[in-house]
Amino acid sequence: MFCFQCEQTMGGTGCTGRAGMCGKSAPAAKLQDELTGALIGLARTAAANAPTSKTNRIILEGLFTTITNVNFDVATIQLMIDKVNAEKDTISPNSDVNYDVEQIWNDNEDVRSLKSLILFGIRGIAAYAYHALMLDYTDKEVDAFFLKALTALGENWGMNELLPIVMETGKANLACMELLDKANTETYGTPQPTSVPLTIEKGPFIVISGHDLHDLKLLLDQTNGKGINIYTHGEMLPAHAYPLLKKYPHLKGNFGTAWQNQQKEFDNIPGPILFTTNCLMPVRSSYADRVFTTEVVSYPEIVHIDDTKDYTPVIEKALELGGYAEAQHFTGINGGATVMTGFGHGTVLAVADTVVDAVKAGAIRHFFLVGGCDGARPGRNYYTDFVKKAPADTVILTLACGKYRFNDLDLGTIGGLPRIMDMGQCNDAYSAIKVAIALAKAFNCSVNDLPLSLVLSWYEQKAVCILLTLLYLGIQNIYLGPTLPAFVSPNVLSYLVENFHLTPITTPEEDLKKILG
Ligand code: FS2
Ligand code: SF4
Repeated sequence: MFCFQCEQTMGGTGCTGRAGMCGKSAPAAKLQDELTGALIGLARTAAANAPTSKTNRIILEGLFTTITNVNFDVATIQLMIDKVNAEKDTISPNSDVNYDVEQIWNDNEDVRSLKSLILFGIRGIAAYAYHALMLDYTDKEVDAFFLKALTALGENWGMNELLPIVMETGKANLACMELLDKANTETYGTPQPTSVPLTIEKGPFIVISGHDLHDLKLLLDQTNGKGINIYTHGEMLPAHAYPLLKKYPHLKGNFGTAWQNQQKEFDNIPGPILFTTNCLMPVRSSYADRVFTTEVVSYPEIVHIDDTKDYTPVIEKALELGGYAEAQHFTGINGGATVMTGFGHGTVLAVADTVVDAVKAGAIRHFFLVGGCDGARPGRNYYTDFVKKAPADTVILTLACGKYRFNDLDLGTIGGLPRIMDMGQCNDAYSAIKVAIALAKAFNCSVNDLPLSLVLSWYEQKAVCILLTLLYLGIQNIYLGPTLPAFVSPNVLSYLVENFHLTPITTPEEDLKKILG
């Protein structure tokens, strides 16, 4: 096998051998490559015809399936390949246009690097487009871009042809995050600042993980009045802030911290866990009987909830396990009993005048966006230390699952606003972008001239498409860690450093000094 799409890749170069660091087996990795080759074939076929909504959905599912920590199951990956090939045959029978993805892995390192940025980027976008689709929101331009990008991956192109498509990947993701923001807020309302308990009350409960709010809504409806409490996990935490979700009294709080701690946190948990998306880790026997998957998430021998969305098996498991006998007062990593979320663009821009005044009066010296994925590498303490060491006249905006390292800290307030503001899931990077653009307008300067620095952590492919969006917007001086992607070749890296001043993180002290002068 060969796979180097995520931050924990073996030796910082690529997973090979019998399984990847994430637990994905060599046969699963090989089938994911075959699936990608089939998707290129489908895109080539569909581009020449008018693609239908069915074709578009299959492309989203296929790409989403290959994201890190989503699908570990050869049987369901094979079914996905069959689905892609069947769709291609319906459009154009007997067309032999599938592509061998190994050609990309074996290409010269710069072409491989650019094609990886495109491929991993569209995998991330596909996840966001999929969540929007679940709420019946689609975007023709985004759908068209998947075909364009997949087709480009199969072309014998060089740097000059591929580089513009890399930037276009960032543009397509911006449109897609905007679409998902619209889908989420029009369906569930504008997120409001909300304090979320980390205590698990006594009695039956279900933990729901991943990014899909639609699944949460359906689960809340199906458990209504059944004496079962619902707790979010990981990237589902920001759901508490949406008015139409928070109105359910049995949506009680949040269980656990970021994804990489799940094997420890789920050990013997007396309730089931439903995974709607990544990040699923190899399931340990102490809780394997209580893990459920849905959508494109799949793991061998784990019960899957299909598109009928009948959660009865999860509900029955919750009642059978019965929950804790007494309330469990869990805390965050730093000992906090609650965490805050809900500072999306709607909330922050509503107090834009206060923010602008605080900057003008010198009460706020600088904004940091400390956001992105979490992961298991030791170097990720950087982000906790960075937040702890940021001076008291600075504000920390955050998003995605990396925030669990510091979101239970009480860092006080500035001008009535908490110093740490959680903007939401990784896709809510859209909120951060909207706020940055609005502040730039208020100060009559460019985003790069704002007292704002982006200190980002990456792990999987959604972080790749978000980074490409920031580059597409011309945002400079991004600090990126904990390590740089293995798929960025030295030439591509120098291009990014020269044109965007992309900077690898060093130490919190040094980077803070550099930023604040
Ligand atoms: Fe964290 Fe994992 Fe959101 Fe990523 S829960 S690293 O999926 O996409 O962020
Ligand atoms: Fe390795 Fe990451 Fe690929 Fe898993 S997703 S096989 S850890 S590079």
